[in-house]
Order: sequence, then C-alpha cells, then structure tokens
Amino acid sequence: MDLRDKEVMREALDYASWGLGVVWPNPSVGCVVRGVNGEIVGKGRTLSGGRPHAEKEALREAGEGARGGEVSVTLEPCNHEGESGSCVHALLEAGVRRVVVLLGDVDVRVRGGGVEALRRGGVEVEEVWKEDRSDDLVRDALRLNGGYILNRLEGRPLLSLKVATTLDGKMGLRGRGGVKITNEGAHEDVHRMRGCYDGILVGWGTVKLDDPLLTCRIEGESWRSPLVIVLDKEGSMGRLEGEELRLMEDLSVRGLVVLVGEGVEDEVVRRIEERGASVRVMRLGIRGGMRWRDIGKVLGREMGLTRVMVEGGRGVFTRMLNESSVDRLYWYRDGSLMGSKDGLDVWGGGSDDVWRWKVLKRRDWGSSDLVVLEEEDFDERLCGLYEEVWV
Ligand code: AOF
Ligand code: ZN
Repeated sequence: MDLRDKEVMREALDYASWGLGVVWPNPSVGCVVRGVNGEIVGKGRTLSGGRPHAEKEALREAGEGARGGEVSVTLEPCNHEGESGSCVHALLEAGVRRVVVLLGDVDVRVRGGGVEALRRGGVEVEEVWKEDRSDDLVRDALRLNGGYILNRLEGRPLLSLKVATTLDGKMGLRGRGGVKITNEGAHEDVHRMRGCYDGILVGWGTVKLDDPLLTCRIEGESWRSPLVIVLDKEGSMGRLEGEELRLMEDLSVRGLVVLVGEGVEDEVVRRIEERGASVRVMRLGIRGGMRWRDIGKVLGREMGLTRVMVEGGRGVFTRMLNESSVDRLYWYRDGSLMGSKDGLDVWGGGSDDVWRWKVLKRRDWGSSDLVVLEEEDFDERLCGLYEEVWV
C-alpha cells in the first residue's frame, strides 16, 4: 500500500462506519473504486439490512469506469452465493486490475476463498492485514467489525453498557425514579449512539419504572432505531392489565423481543406475543437468574445481532458486570453530586480486584461529558480470536 492507497482505504473505512447498527447480521463494509487514471469513480457501502454489498454498490456507480482500475475494500469480497451473485464475480465481470483488501472475512463461507478466487481470475490482490497487523487501518477495521467478528467466532454480539451518573458515580436517588442527570447535549448524543447499535437491552424493572421509548430521536434518523430487547424473567409483561407501554408504540419501525425465564406459563407468553413482541424462553442458572453467557448466545448466534447496548437498570448492570460480560462502557457524567445517603451506585456488587478500562474517546457538552471505555484486554482478545482463524 502506498500513501494514496492508505488515503483511499481510510475513506472506505469511514464510509463503512455509516452502516453500524443497520446492516446486521452482516458486517459493515466500505469500498472505493479508482479508474485507470487513479481518479475515484465509485464508492459503496453495505446497505441497510446487509444488502446489497459494498462492492456491488461501488461498481454500480463506477460502471465502465472500473475496467482496468483499482478497488479498495475494507473486507474480503464474498465468493459464496452461487457463481453469479458474489462480489468476486462482480469484480471479475467489471474487469478490475487490482484489489486491496483490508481484512480477511471470518465467515466460514469465505475465509480466504474470496481472495483466492480473485487471484485465480487474474486480479492482483493485496491483503493489508497480512502485511502489517499493527497498521492503524487494520486496528480500526478490527474495531469497526468487532461485533461482527464476535458474532461469527464466539456466537455473541459486542456488549456495551451505557450509564449516566453524577460526578460521584450515582445513577439516581433511592425511592425517586427518573431523576434527570445529564444535560441536553449528552442526551442528544445518546440518540446518535443508539443509531449505531443493532439492539438496545433493558430489564423489566426499567420498563415498568421509566416507561422508556428507547428510540433514536435524531431528525431523519428514526429509522435507525434499534431492536429492543427486554429481560423479563417472570413474564411480567404478559400480566399487565390494559396499560400501554411506550415501547410498544412503533413496533412497525423496530422490533421488540422479550426474554422470559423457563417456567413462565404458555398463556403469559401468548399474551406478550399478542402485544406484538416476540418471546424467547431462556434457561435459568442455578441461582435462578438468566446468565449473560446464555443471553449473549441467544442475541448473537440465534438472532444474528452483532452490537447490543445495555441501558438499564441497576440490577441488569450489576449482574452483567459481575459476570464480566461488558466489552465497552459509555459513561455519561454530569458535574453534579448526590452523595451516599440516598445516591444509588451503578454497580451493586463488586469484584475483589480493580477492573481496568482503556479510554477510546472523550467528548463534552459543558456540564456533562462522555468517556467511552473498552475493557482492558478487549483489543488483545479480539485480535487473538481473529488471528486463530488464519493459522
Ligand atoms: C461483501 N461485501 O458489503 C458485506 C459482506 O447474507 P448475505 O448473502 O448478504 O451474506 C452475508 C455474508 O457476506 C457475511 O457473513 C459476510 O461474509 C459477507 N458480507 N461481503 O463482500 C459486503 N457485507
Ligand atoms: Zn459480497
């Protein structure tokens, strides 16, 4: 990769980030096509729902301009789906001369097969991740596709947790629901962030107490509202009498899935389904609760989610943290204090040791700010997982 290749690949990667939250169960891919003279003739990214693929979009825009040209793509082009439908086929048809691939695709149907098929077709292929795994572009691509990689290799989504607390780490006051903590700027950011997640998960307690909407309320972007998942071990949603939940308001735009514990009566499950939600019955652990390992499997392997944001409440946070099941933290903080008399901590449990995190990003809006953190070993674990596929 020369300097220009790097610039173009960065553009493809930036373009790909648009798809986070809306392309699942597929990865979000970006593709840039340059013509014989090096000018950009087409750009594409995986579209909502995961199709069409990025390469097809970019080649469509490039038309005849792709012939003899170069393609930069953030993920190995697919070679599955028969002979005619794949991106490899489209690239060969278009007559491109060279393809630069940022990451190999871990999907069992691809795994190097895409690159091989291109080479067999006479195309020059450069595999960036094989040359330099510490390259910034490779690292950023791994992070961008982290949820997809975890889904395909561990059968679970990337699990993020969002909290909003005071400066002294309190998320609310005992006995007083819905105390507003962060300011408008932070609020708006939550909506933006939601749009980049496939699903938002909350516990039944939060639904009952706050009656949240959990949508993405950015103008023109409400279609990005993620699927909502409610942990409702007892099936309480099926016992509501006549009350309407705001969550149920626009089920035509986004779905609602309720995870209930085994043992909840069929009649109760039926009543939840009648309200327009789909229900999954979960095994319970020896201590009587749903385990995060099982929740991850259902969300990832069974439902195809690649990125899930957990938004409440305290009981859910506590179990998730106690079971070491958080990959990423979005910590919205406000410059205010509550004290420990009535202030509620985020984490009701605790570990014996200090649990460390790495800062990925900081932002601020005057009195409130955001720190995005990643579990200290996450990066290394993800790279390790990715590497194992290729040995
Ligand atoms: C590409 N370009 O933009 C994406 C790819 O369900 P399908 O048929 O769309 O295939 C999904 C698989 O295709 C997915 O697991 C991954 O291997 C690949 N995704 N491939 O060439 C793209 N999104
Ligand atoms: Zn494809």
